Amino acid sequence: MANQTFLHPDEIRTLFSTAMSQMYRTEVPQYGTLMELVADVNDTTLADDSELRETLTRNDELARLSVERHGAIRLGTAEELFNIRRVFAVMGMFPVGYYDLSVAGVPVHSTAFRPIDDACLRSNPFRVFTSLLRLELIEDEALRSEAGGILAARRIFTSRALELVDLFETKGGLTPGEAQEFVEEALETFRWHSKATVSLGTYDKLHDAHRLIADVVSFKGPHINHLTPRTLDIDAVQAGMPARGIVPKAVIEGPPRRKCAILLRQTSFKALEETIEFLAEDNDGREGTHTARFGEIEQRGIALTPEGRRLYDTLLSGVRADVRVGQGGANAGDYQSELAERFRAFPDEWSELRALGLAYFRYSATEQGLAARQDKRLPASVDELVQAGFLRFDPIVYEDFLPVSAAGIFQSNLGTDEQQNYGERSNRIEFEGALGAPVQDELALYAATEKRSLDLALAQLGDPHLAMMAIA
Ligand code: OOG
Ligand code: NI
Repeated sequence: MANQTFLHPDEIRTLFSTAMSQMYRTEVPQYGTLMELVADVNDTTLADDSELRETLTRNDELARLSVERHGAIRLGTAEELFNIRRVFAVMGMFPVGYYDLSVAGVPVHSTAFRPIDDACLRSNPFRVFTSLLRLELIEDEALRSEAGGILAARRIFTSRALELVDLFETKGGLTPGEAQEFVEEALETFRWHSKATVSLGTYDKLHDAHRLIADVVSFKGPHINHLTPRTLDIDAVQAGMPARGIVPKAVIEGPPRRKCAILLRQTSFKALEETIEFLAEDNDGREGTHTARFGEIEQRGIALTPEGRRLYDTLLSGVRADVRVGQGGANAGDYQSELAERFRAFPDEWSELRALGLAYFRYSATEQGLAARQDKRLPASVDELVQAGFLRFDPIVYEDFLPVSAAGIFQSNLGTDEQQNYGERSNRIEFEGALGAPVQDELALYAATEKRSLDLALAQLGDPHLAMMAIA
């Protein structure tokens, strides 16, 4: 039997995210400008902050920084979601987390496809925020069934892409040649189409129901709507955008600027208005415009425990209840100062975050600890080991998204900076039914990563008693 070697999914993911980035750079030139700005800011930040450089190097985050990005797509049907899960699996990306965006008046629910294992994240943490349109939230019955009919008729994957997915599933991998072909075929799904599949009249009706519905229903496929590089200083990028001809949204989403970065801070620039050729129907084949594609940047901080997340959510919703950012960014200044003020209640020292159990850390044995092990001078508890300088702890980076922030990004690209808060209408069971698999719990993943690092460090420090304690 021929000895076939498969290309590792990590490599397929990198091929794909590189190809996608190249495609988006040609489609949306401002994305290229933003990439340059982010690279400049990251270089300056690293040059000025040797401690940050050391931490990032120790945790293998420096190498991944230049390839790190996320994108987003919006799908129309359960079948599309089912098949996109199979496509992403070829690239080692799996659904993590459930996000209900209907709370913010956006008729979608979402997950993020991303790598899960430590080594895969280190190699390339490419993520795609993937939303499914909730047609049931369209109130007009006739429009709902028209939209459903249009979506049912489209095919967003090339038949060759699906054949290669089948091949991957039956053989357990793809050869380098097949992988290359797969990347080219899969890319077709994410491409921009300047020709709509509907007439301008239909587009307008969909648009009136919700701009997002028009974006999903009127096109041949789920064009990638943004690609987001990771910056080490989002305030510097936000401030630097206008000088490069980019207009950012009014406020940075997420927590305020802090010494110890937590979770995720994001900002975006406004969607482009693009010319669209609509379908000729009763001679109304006219040109019009559509805004869908934008640019975004993010700064990632430490992953929070359920307790830390509760504190974050409480502080954030307090600010949002009291200071509403209005249309066009009114009140943005008040919002930002109030945010900074309230988040003083969130501890801003790594040691405190650890001691209070608010965040997840990666433990490692220090040189000093390994030396002490030889002399059998090791203390008995994790806290004592930390105190003695035998055990080091570094932040575990948050790899996921935030529903309130995501809603703000959606909103700003629907043409308004106005913040909205709605009641919950979540339907995770239905989402997972369409997906054909459960989504993984992101908090459980961070907890497991922390525990693995601690077990390993304790084993290295060579105390079986401590290793047992860590497992218990
Ligand atoms: C996705 C918006 C959410 C993020 O970074 O939170 C998102 C979309 O507009 O389709 O990408
Ligand atoms: Ni995004």
